[in-house]
Amino acid sequence: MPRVLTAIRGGYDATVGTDPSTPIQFFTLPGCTCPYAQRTHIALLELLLPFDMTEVSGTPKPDWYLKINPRGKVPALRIPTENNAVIYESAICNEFLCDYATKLQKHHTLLPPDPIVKAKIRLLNDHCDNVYAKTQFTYLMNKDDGMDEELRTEMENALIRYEDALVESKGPYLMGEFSLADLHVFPFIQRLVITLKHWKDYELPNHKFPNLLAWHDSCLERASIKKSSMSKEKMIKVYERFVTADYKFGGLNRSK
Ligand SMILES: N[C@@H](CCC(=O)N[C@@H](CS)C(=O)NCC(=O)O)C(=O)O
Repeated sequence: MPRVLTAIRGGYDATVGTDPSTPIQFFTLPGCTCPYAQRTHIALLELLLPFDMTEVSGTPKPDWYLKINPRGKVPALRIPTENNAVIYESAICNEFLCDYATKLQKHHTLLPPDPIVKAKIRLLNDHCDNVYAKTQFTYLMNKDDGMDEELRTEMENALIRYEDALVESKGPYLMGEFSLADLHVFPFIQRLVITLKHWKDYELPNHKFPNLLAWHDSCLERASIKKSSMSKEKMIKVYERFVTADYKFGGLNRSK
């Protein structure tokens, strides 16, 4: 069980914990609210790497945290056994963790060595960040009922990529075995299922997405997903604030 070092506003002094035996330090938002940090949380748990979790709060982020991630975002990692190297951006953190686990001779399937499989994972992850996620938040935040159908269709068109990948892999996961492709997109699909049901009374249609729905259920069974997830009630509470305020989600919501 990782220790949560602090949830206090302002966090702790980032110069502590330089002992080389200190576990990996994982910086996240309080309460498992960030989908990007959730990706890295899942990767740490799947790879069975010992880590401590530091919850960073406040906007803008405190100075000690900006020394760790100058972009002021979570997730970030600090690796005491590697001269306190600091890594940020979820996709880069997760690839690093896979390489680090391999270096420690831990067997894992998150990033298989085959170059084609690796490229396929990276393409799916690029699709999530540059195509799909925006469509979901734009639909969720849309207040013009006349636009809902068009925005929903745009989102479903983006999701077909995952349905097709699951047909190709024959499941249960996007590459067959659970990989970086699954943990990259899962936090967003989890938010889709809960928030769109709540605010738009929308459910992924089974006739279009049978494999994606089965995949979602398989993911929910994993211990790493359970440990890194907010409850449905908490997610609705967190998003209530954003939906009401028409928050931009770091550019993810393109609603006018
Ligand atoms: N591209 C980044 C996005 C990370 C991100 O946007 N994290 C949000 C929380 S969900 C954040 O830290 N926002 C803090 C802020 O903008 O002040 C990644 O993949 O790690």
